Amino acid sequence: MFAKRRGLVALACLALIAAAAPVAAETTPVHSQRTVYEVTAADAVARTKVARTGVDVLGMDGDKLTVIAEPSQLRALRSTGLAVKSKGDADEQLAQLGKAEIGTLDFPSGYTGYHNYAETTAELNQTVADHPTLARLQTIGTSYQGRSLYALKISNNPSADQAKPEVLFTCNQHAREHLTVEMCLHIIQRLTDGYATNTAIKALVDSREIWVVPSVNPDGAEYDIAAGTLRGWRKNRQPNSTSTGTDPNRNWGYQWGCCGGSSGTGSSETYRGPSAFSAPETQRVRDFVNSRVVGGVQQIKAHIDWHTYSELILWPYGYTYNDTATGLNADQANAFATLGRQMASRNGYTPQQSSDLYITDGGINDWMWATHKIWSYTFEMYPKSGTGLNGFYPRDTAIAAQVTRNDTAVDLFLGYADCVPRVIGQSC
Ligand code: NO5
Ligand code: ZN
Repeated sequence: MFAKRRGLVALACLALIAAAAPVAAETTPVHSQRTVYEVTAADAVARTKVARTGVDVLGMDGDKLTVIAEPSQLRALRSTGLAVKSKGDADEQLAQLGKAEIGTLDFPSGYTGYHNYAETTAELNQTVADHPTLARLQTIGTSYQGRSLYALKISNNPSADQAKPEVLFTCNQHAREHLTVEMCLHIIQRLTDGYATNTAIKALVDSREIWVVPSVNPDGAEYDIAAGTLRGWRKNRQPNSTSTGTDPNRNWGYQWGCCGGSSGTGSSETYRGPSAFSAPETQRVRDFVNSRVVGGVQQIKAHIDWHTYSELILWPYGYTYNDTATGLNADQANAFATLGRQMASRNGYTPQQSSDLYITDGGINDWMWATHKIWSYTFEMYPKSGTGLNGFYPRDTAIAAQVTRNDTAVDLFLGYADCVPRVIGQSC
């Protein structure tokens, strides 16, 4: 049951208040001038060079990277020696995507099918009300601004800790990647609504304990829509010494800040924070995952972290170009790649090691694998390419097809989750 309810009366009142007293601080642009560029970067070394200039890398398609640069970053971008082509003003593009009433804290028209935080909370509660024997809702702590971070557990006896392999899905580390919230909600909906009638779903749910965290970064996601326009915000909303926001996916504690795959500058879109797990949101998910070590054994065996966009399936490590490294041997790399490719053949994404895109350090997959030996993937969802920030904002009419597209890949993943090495003929 995923019907959406809206407080139209409340919204109308808010709009009136907003008309009388505009919320200046929330509508002031946070970036001086953002321009979209297409950069020709044919390999991971070239793409890493681009990422290291500090520009905001939005997506990759073939040998083209779409990035946003501020005027002060243009010199560095050009000094890479790569072909750089302007694609127009980023904020003008955003403004064209639509506008809701100022101060409505909601998506503009064309996007209202997306769930904002209140709607996500309502859906999670509704799921538990509809399926009390299949779903249990838990709070794993709060965000920087105090929003609950939810983990919904799906199993055939959700209030008991059974001796079954556990699986984790996380969504929305990056604020503007709203389609990922829909992906997590769709996984929840399909596994719970489908249990009674679909024998394949029943078999998966009966043999696993499945955790879904629909929004790791609710503060950022709400901020992204709070002005009634879409802002293209990526990070969380925690102040830092010069600016606002830590990139959650550079804040994880394995090889944090090691390798030029993140930034130490507070205003950067890939700011790693002052220390590993400085962001409350990554801390809370870390503590939750650590809490699943029972009797010395990590119960969570496999994990997908959902992002947008570029239609990729990525696996560790992100911090090094090497296929094998400390804690990741050739068999394990082979298992990661084999399952990654099999899932990609089901959803049409491109499978590759994370660092084949560009080097990242402090990413979630590296920590999950290195610390807990959790088979941890990143899925970069639709679209394959964008002409700027609009890649993060497909109309809500695209949601159904793009989440459903991943069903068979998710089923394959759940099927192997008890023992991923089985995919290369090994036992666990
Ligand atoms: C991700 C992946 C490379 C893990 C990241 O565009 S994204 O920010 N969603 N890409 O850089 O953290
Ligand atoms: Zn992302």
